[in-house]
Amino acid sequence: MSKLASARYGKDNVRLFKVHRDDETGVQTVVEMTICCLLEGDIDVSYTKADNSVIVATDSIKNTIYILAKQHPVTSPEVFGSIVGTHFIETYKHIHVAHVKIITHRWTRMSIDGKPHPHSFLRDGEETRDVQVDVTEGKGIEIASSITGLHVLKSTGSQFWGFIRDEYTTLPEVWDRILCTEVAATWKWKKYADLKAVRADTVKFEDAWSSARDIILKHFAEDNSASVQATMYRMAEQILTAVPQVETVDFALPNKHYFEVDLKWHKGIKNTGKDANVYAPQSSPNGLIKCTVARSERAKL
Ligand code: AZA
Repeated sequence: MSKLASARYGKDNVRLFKVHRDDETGVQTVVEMTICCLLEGDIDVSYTKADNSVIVATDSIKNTIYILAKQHPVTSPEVFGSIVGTHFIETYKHIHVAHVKIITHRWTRMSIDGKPHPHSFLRDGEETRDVQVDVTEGKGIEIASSITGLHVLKSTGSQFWGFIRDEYTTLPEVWDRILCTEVAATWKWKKYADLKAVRADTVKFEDAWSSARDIILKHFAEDNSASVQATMYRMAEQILTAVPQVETVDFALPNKHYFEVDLKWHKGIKNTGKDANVYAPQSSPNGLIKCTVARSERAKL
């Protein structure tokens, strides 16, 4: 015998682009998103009894996202995700949870002859702003906001020494190395009672995203890093301080290695230690360092 242990379904990779046109100034603003919306509820019979009467077709889910995008602002993504999720649990009695993930892609306004261009944009990197919004009937709205794909590198100001040395160790200690990573940072908000409470924090979502990004870049640049672990912990601490409504901060940082290339086999060329300036970036393997930082009990009081 078998039973359905859990189920959710919906539309993934819904591509959405919205233009805001300010007719007075002629300035246009654009937002491009990729959305996943999955529903949970009394939908078991659609799996176990081939009964489709409980299914909101995934095509209708996609249509709904476009209609809601027409009717409401799509920024902040935290608010738009809550609008989409709340719509599904309020419209269909048998749908109890909506999981909405929104990836916002970068379109940065072009600067032409030193002036911001009114309607031209460039994709300046793979970085995205992501939100995961989980709306549960009668239990409120959980929101996690993220920055992912933010590639950063520093050519000095990073060390790694004092780690365990035993019969498995070949890595030399270093007091100056290249540090490169692709930042994935997530900050989880205190639970919201409903859409109204989420809407009231619209400005906070925007401020938190720019504060977190600034903190990450500034700390990465200015810290004389003892390790990826120590650097990420300090970043997370600063985000918790900057955004009081945030309960936890997660980081996942790959350590993308840049190895020195020993060239002494060619006419004795010196390219190691202090003489190194030609390196081989490694595509794999990479370190992967993760943490979740929460407020200590005392800080919560
Ligand atoms: N943390 C680092 O910052 N660098 C490393 C590690 C580590 O855990 N292991 N090798 N290199």
